[in-house]
Amino acid sequence: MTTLRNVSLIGAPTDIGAGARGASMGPEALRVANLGPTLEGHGVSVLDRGNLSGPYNPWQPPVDGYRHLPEVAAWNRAVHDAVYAELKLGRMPILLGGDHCLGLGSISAVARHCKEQGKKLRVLWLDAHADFNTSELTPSGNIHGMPVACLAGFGPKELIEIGGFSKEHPAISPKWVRQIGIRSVDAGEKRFVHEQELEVFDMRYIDEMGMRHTMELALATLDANTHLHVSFDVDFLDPSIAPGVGTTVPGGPTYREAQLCMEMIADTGRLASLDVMELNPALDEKNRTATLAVDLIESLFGKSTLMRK
Ligand code: HAR
Ligand code: MN
Ligand code: MN
Ligand code: MN
Repeated sequence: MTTLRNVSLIGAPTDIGAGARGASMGPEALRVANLGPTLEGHGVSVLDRGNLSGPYNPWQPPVDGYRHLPEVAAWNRAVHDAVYAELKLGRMPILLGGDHCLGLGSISAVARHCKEQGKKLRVLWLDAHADFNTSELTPSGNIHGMPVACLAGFGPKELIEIGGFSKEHPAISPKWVRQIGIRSVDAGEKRFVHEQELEVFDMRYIDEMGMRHTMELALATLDANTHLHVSFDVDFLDPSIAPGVGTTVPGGPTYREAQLCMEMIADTGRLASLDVMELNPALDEKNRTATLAVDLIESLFGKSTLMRK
């Protein structure tokens, strides 16, 4: 196993890209659910870097297809810089969201690091949503529905240039991404996902083929030179077990399916950075969604039952 054993927790307390308020409380809820000590119980050395800061949420309507674009850009620049600094130190950053627009700052930093180190990048996007909207396609203007498109170079200059990238040389290629658990995609977004040939294992695929086969494919062709990034949107999970998110979609993975997903990622030994996004304590019940997220992250770091050593 080569999974990095030095972890840095980075809190990004904002809901700037979301359509509901409350993901700004996500980092603290994960700490209250004992994320740091739990990981230390698995032989991981954990440094909690505290929270980043950024503009407050002015709660304004969209302008030219984007809600809060300047504020989203500011938060993402802060996330980029913090994640990049940890990677430079040889540590594994875990970004505690915050809404999923911040996946842009996190993954742009990871992509920059991989480019500089000559590493291949694989991004696993665990989510109910494809997050592949653009300002023309979005039904809401909420930028948490756009980070994958922005990373692939389809988005406003302020966002796609974070990390030194550009429209011509974007942070990632859609080919590097595997999306898992998808079950809510807008009409225009769906066409764009197909056009860009994103590899999507939607819930229909998981229903028919099972989580095991899905993960075998999503994790195929990783090698010793691959940096594996997991962007875990907590709304990936079925809302019956994970109610504490702003955009619940029925029909997500069960507890056992989610465990298997995480355990198979752990088994690769390649996990090198992680986002835990969209947790919304204002909508949770006694922190149960945060507690579940910590349980699943524990599995990502190698917790397993008695059958395996
Ligand atoms: N597709 C919808 C939109 O763009 C909802 C996006 C919701 N996104 C998240 N993150 N919660 O995955 O408005
Ligand atoms: Mn998402
Ligand atoms: Mn989502
Ligand atoms: Mn577990």
